[in-house]
Amino acid sequence: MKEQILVIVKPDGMIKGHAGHVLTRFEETDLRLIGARVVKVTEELAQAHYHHLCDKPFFGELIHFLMGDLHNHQDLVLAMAFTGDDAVKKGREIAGATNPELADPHSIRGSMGRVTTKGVFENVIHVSSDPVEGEREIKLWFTPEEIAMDLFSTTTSGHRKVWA
Ligand code: DAT
Ligand code: MG
Repeated sequence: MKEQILVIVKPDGMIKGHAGHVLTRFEETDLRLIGARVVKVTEELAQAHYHHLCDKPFFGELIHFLMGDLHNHQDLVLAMAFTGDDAVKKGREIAGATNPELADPHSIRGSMGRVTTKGVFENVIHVSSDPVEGEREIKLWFTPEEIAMDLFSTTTSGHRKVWA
């Protein structure tokens, strides 16, 4: 079953120069890259992305982290959309467990992530947790024109294509 996922190289991954390695790891699976952009993360975008965690005690730190506030204001991240069979399972295997200290040492999070003394999981990448989230997140981070295939239905607003 073809699925779509959003992958983000987070500020810790960007500042340490891991974007190329992350892309290589995903290219080595049979997932197809269908969109990529460097995005400046605003507070609104970070909060919308992680809206399901807004009640968690670490939510504030998580938003600051995604905005680059913990990494010399590195607020540019690399957002990528991939499609392919079992994309969620494959992508989350490459990523490793959420807590980098518990992640497989060969995974991206296990080999490159860390937990700060404040308890922030600097886990290098985001990967969508399921196909429904994959669709929601791709629509949040990309416009229809930025995705190189017809994935989800669209409509027009003025002269622009928007997600339906
Ligand atoms: P994942 O990113 O593996 O899908 P998630 O969606 O549950 O995990 O959480 C989103 C991010 O929030 C995660 O990448 C790091 C942070 N996070 C999750 N649980 C945490 C915890 N117990 N302490 C600190 N940060 C946490
Ligand atoms: Mg998640």
